[in-house]
Amino acid sequence: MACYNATYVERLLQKYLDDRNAVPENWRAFFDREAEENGVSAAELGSRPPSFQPRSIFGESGGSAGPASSGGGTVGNVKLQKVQYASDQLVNGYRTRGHYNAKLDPLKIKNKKQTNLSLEAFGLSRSDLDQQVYYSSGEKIEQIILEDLIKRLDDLYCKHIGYQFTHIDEIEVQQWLIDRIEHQSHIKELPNSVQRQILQRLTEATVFEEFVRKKYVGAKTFSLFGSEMLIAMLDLLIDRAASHHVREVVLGMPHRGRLNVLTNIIGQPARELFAQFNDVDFHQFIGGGDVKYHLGNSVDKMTTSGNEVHLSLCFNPSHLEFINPVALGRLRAKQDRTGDVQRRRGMAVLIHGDAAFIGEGVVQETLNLSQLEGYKVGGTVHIIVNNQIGFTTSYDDSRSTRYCTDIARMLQIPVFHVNGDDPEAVADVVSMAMDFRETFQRDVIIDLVCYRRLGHNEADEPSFTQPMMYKAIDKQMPIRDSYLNRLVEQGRISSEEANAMSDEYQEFLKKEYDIAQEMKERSLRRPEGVWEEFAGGLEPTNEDPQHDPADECPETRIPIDRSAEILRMLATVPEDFHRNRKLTRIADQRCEMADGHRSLDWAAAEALAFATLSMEGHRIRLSGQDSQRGTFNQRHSVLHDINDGHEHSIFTSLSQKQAPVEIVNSPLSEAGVLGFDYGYSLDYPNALVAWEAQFGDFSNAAQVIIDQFMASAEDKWRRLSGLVLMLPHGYEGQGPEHSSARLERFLWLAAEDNIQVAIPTTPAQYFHILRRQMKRTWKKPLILFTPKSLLRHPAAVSTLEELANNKFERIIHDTRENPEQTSRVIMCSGKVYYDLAHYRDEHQRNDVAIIRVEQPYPLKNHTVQAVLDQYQDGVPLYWVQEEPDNMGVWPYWKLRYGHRMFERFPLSVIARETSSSPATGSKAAHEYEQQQLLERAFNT
Ligand SMILES: Cc1ncc(C[n+]2csc(CCOP(=O)(O)OP(=O)(O)O)c2C)c(N)n1
Ligand SMILES: [Mg+2]
Repeated sequence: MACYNATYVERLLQKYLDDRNAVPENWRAFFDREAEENGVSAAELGSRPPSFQPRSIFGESGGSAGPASSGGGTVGNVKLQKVQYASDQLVNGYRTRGHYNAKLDPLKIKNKKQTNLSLEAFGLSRSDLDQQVYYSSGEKIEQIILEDLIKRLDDLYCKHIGYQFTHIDEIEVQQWLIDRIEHQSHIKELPNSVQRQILQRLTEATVFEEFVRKKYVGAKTFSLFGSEMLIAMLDLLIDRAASHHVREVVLGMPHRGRLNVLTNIIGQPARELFAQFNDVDFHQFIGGGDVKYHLGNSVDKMTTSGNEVHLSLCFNPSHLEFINPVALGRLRAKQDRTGDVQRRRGMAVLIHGDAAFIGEGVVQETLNLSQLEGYKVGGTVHIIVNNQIGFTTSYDDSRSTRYCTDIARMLQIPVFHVNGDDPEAVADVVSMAMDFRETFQRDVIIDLVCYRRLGHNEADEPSFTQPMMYKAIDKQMPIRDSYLNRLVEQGRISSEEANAMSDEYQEFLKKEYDIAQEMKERSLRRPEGVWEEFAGGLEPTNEDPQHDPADECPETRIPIDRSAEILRMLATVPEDFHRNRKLTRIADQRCEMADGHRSLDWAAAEALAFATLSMEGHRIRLSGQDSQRGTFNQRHSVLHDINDGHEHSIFTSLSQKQAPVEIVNSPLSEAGVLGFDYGYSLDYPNALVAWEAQFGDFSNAAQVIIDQFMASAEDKWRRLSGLVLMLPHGYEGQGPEHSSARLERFLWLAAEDNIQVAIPTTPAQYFHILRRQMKRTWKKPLILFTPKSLLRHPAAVSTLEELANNKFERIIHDTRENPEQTSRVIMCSGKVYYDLAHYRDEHQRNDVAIIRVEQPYPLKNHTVQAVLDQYQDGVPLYWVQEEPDNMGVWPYWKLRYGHRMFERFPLSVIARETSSSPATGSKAAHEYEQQQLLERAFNT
């Protein structure tokens, strides 16, 4: 038992005292014996001072050493107890700090600070080495000579694997790991078949890199030279996953080694890659497409276990680490689509660079998703391809931590550091990591310590900045060679066999290369099957000038009695549910809406859109900060029982066949969560997937996801997403940061019908656009500017008739005035409409027309022309907006229409003055500005 640290034993004892049967049998027997030998009852065992002393548990077997503090026992016993105690500390030292001394760096150049695990450090001396001590690892207790124990610990903890796990608080998890490390590792020799498999994969990885480098001199490939073990490792990992009945693996990875992974793991035909190098049919990529080391692909792969696994390597932008949440969202969607509620069928593998993993904040955001009910995927395997450098920067300059993995210690998961030049140590780590994930459904981290043989890219000269490192790298034998030597020495393979392996693969690549030379065009990568299944084909652009899919307006109406019935259902809670009184009032109001005695507000319209879509088979997933209640206290989709706090979703029990409605309170993260939901939307096109910002401003914390994925994924990778972004927007005197969702930014991103930008001004419009998003086959992200004060504005209401008879209108024209007498036409978007309409009523300005642009993009000219048709040529047209004139819709509008619209109307703007910040912080200043705006709009 000796080698457990005192805290651990104390905890076990505590458990034993609470319930004898709660501890493993051998420990139970041990404590029983202790109590008996000390002549105390089991309960008294725990009360002895000062804590659970080593002397009591570490006394000689069968002996009856009394408590050290009471001075009992013989002199010999006391010495033994001391040795035992020290040995216990020593074991603990190895477990907690052994990784400091592990030989992790293949280059052996940087002498990182080591930890003192000498005998003296634990109060031992050489004369103690022949003492027998108790050593306990997990379930097993044994007696062992101290010297042998130290040798064993050295072998386990200080060789080529560094284990970090003592930050994990849960004793069971630690115990599992100790058991696994101290009993199951390094004991078994790898079967020859696995050794050959590793050598085969190392050969392929190496020959591939050499081949590409030779054929495409100077091309940027971000080679894997120095980290070839990644390929062999992924292969082992996928095999292990398959044996755990994983059927779906989603991989996210950066540039480094991607071409190698695509070819040797994903199995993309090498000829396709070579055709990309040849860049034969560049015409189809003018203004579009992406570099080859960003592309993804997917494949069904047969593993050695005989189980088939579907592998998807995600498309990836340059922006390091931002693929992480996207990959997880994709996997989560796949799990949800297949009803994998246990989250065991699918697995995510995220590959990282060492500099990026510790440096980029989105890593932390993603790690924080790992155990959350609304985001978890059953455990992600993280592999850090730790080449000990980031571009030209040494790691001493890129982190304040010892390890690049230290950020991951925020989770209750182990970190395995492994010398990437020892394939068998890597294999050992892979199986342990995979088994850990399978057992605990948590993330796991593998830090593959390796090096980068070439520069950051192939044209880069690394010795400018890392001369010493690169001297060492030049002398380093490639891993394929060193492993081959090892296997030959052990008589596990002959050089001839190994040469044949290499020749065969070389020959294969050569053939592929020759075929690529003949190829007239490279095949356009098709999006994965899911889109064909759900979205009716991939071609997003319009081929037929008569039919513009952007104009497609599907049926979104719901009959009045149906809406009324659903409103009543939404207002009903189970009989035994105790609802907050104020929420009962909201429910009563919904019933009044159903009866036609009250107008429909935003929250009710949204709830109706969600409910009807769900009843029509569309899953709903809305995630965002405080989304269940709603930032503005408007949604109340999940209610909390006032007596016991249990939850009730208002969307349950709508119908037997309804699809799930998940409204998720997200963690306080934008990039991570939006990335996740974007990924989810890719793989669940039949679901309405929405992400909501707390206030629209905060979406810029997720700008990379918006720019690199939402806006451009279709152009770069032909990936389609129907994700909805809900961004509360509007000038209400709440200051610079709670006013603008930066409409202008989205309009600058808009081109080629890539996104939709809409600002509905009525609950009915909101209802129809949400339903339209699901009901048409045209899949584009929808950027929805949502209201704040309009949520309760008495004029911003709708009727059930509007849900039953209307559709979403891109422009709402003015039906009130007489076009002949119109002296000016105002065009506007969003909430300012209500201020303008109110002013017009108040001042009886029937000479002014107000047109609402509800969807600034895409908006075809014929739609705009149609509403302006009725006005006489030359009538002045004003774009009126709350935003400063360098923001909002105006910069886009001006670019599009200049100073005259359709050669008929002079066009100018009425807006706040150009400003570097979106809004004033003074409520009074805001009101003054708003009044000025209105007066200018009406020329008063
Ligand atoms: C968000 C982001 N910032 C900066 C870069 C530019 N950049 C490309 S690779 C690289 C170094 C990455 O180092 P590491 O993560 O260790 O990966 P390695 O290239 O060493 O495999 C940098 C800074 C980037 N691609 N993405
Ligand atoms: Mg690196």
